Amino acid sequence: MYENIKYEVKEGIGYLTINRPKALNALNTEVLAELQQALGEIEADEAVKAVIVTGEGRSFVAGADIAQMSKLNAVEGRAMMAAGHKVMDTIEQMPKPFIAAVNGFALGGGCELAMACDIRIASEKALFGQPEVGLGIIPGFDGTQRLPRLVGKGMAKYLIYSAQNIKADEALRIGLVEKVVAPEELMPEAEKLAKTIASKAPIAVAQAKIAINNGYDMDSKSASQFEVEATTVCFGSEDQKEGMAAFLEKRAPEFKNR
Ligand code: CO8
Repeated sequence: MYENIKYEVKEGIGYLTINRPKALNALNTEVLAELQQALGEIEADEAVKAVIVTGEGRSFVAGADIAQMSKLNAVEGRAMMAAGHKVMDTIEQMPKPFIAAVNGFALGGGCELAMACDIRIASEKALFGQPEVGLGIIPGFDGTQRLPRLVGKGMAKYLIYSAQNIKADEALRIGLVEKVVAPEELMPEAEKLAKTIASKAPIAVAQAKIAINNGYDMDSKSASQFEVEATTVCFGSEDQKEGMAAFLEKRAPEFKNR
């Protein structure tokens, strides 16, 4: 069904793999369209409790497709950017957790894709960077916005202005990734985390994502109020009754996403 990505669901976990290894999984308009379609599937499928995003072969995503971009005029460039923004925003706004399992190059649009996910786990072999200014553009899939929010303005400027790539350990040090593991541990580690999250109350996880992502850019008073409303949604769920009853009855909870 898909030509440039792979999407499968196993035991409540969605596996979204960029599958264009000959071009190191570079994002062209076809890949972006397929990603958007798969995200629609994920959103509509209640069985999917968490999603792992990764790349086939030795790269996560080596950026937007330079061969394709080289031919674009301003109008076409804007359209491709809109498609990229839509993918990244859909991931960020969907009330399901996304884990980037960064197996190799996460450059340009690849770093931006990883940043749109909720949590990043990197292989020791991963390489991060925003090389755009070396190509005559700037990060155009929201890297100028998400990178400073993750690592601070100064470090974001250091990386974006210099177009310097950094290894996984440095990405960990600056807060661009949450964990670094040996290459063979990457998928098991991402799966372990996805399954842990999937075992929790889905409405609570969703409300946590909504509260963090929306509250982050609000003034603190509005953000606090937003948290109250999001928690109130949880109190209205069956899963809140189940979670607390299970604790009091000293048994494992059975969440129903209701
Ligand atoms: N786009 C298109 N093709 C690519 C890309 C890419 N981003 N990256 C690698 N490839 C292709 C290569 O052209 C090569 O193809 P071929 O075999 O046909 O020659 C194949 O993948 C393998 O690559 P290399 O031979 O270069 O492999 P190396 O191991 O020697 O090097 C690197 C790997 C270091 C990752 C190198 O390929 C590289 O530097 N790639 C480009 C990285 C980059 O600059 N990425 C940022 C792109 S800009 C961007 O992402 C902007 C996003 C937002 C703006 C959107 C506006 C519309």
